[in-house]
Amino acid sequence: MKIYLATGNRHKLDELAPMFPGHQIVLPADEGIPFAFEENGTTYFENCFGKARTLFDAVRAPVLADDSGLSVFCLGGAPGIYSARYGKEDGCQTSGDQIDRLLKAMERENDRRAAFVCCLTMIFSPYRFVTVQETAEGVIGRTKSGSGGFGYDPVFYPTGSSRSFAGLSPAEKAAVSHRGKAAAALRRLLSGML
Ligand code: ITT
Repeated sequence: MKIYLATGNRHKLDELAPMFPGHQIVLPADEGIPFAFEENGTTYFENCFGKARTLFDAVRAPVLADDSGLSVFCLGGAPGIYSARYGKEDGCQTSGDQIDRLLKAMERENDRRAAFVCCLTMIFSPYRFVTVQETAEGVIGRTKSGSGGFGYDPVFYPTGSSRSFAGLSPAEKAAVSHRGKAAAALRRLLSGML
């Protein structure tokens, strides 16, 4: 099945495409389809559903959306749904800048617990959709390590691992990540629906 992925973030395509073998996942941008959604929701689900619905209305074909982020316990769940925008008002331009800002904000904190969250919504037709949301628990390290992945991966150490998400291979990350777990749940639902 051809599935349009409601995102402008190519890293999400790189991670999600192998998680749905047998399906063709495409970015609207790669087919010249304009897609933009202003994330004004207060939850992962609201933003995820908004992205999916907006693209579905444009393509009228199966659509998948991913809204995700990193929630840090000692920061009251921040940056959370604002992970992509974290620190932009203070001049952070790259994910490296955002990580530096996060490490600074947590400088004196010993409670380093955090969770990545991933909401996935798939819309099949105007009145048929499914949503799942999953987490990956871990801690925020004090320095960056690893060169894989994207975003906050270099400072996120999944529970029990001495390697950060950025130090894992794509398959290793997929096996334990918020996105990998959400995709597995969605695959189980799809197998009973398609
Ligand atoms: P779209 O809205 O276009 O999908 P986005 O990157 O803005 O792209 P989100 O609003 O869902 O997407 O924000 C997700 C942010 O959370 C992402 O930009 C990263 O900073 C962070 N994030 C999510 N999943 C991650 C992962 O697996 N590894 C590292 N950082 C991740």
